[in-house]
Amino acid sequence: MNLSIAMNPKAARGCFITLEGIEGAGKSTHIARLSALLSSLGIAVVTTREPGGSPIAERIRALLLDSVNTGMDDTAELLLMFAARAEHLAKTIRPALDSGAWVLCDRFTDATYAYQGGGRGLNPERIAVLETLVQGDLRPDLTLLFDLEPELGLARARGRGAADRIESEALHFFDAVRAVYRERAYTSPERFCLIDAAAPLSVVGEQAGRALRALVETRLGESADAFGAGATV
Ligand code: Z5A
Repeated sequence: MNLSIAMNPKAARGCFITLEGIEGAGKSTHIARLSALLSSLGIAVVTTREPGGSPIAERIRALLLDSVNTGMDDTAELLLMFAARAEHLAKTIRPALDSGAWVLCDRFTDATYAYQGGGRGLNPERIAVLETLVQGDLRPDLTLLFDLEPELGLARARGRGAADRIESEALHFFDAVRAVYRERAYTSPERFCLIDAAAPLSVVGEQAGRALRALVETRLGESADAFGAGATV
């Protein structure tokens, strides 16, 4: 297959891949490896994150995560997440996809359903209204859900230092977050790949890499191995 044809901006929109899971699940660790895998296959890739991913969205992120902002109203938090997302989509995600690049995004709207819906208890129907308003019909092509017990994830994340505003929530908050993530994966199996994030790093990397290769094969019409046999994650 001629990849220069597949990646021609006029020929194909890029794929949109999101990584989700509670803190310490390994998203940041694996996004770098998955990006390297796509690059090794000759695919242009943009890695980004939420909240954030564009200059204004990063400023909103700082507001959202600053532990000084205790007592933020839940609806204000929800709207700030979507305000950041609107900027991120306009400045980073849509331009990249339109150019034919593949986008790897550390968290997206499933995180809103999980944290603001599950954790804060906001009505998912209201989240769905904002999702449509901000995204139109754009949804991820593939979502890798790094799933593990919150006790283990938080122990990993907190090993790094002071917790931010959301990381400081109690364990039951993260149990609710995880439950919503898992429910979403079970109800949309065609989009989600559930990954056992409690496994050793190399095993988690293999699971994520396999899911990504399957998408590459589907999108580009032949085995990724045919043009990237040496690539590993
Ligand atoms: N948020 C929200 O509420 N609503 C929304 O709509 C969105 C976000 C989009 C962003 O935090 C916060 O915003 C997040 C949700 C909320 N809040 N919380 N809490 P962030 O971007 O700063 O942090 P994060 O996304 O939670 O990332 P994280 O804590 O860094 O987790 P991670 O990226 O999944 O983990 P990691 O950094 O790759 O790994 C953590 C450590 O564990 C590291 O030392 C690794 O080497 C180690 N690790 C990872 N995997 C393994 C395995 N398999 N074995 C052993 N050790 C491992």
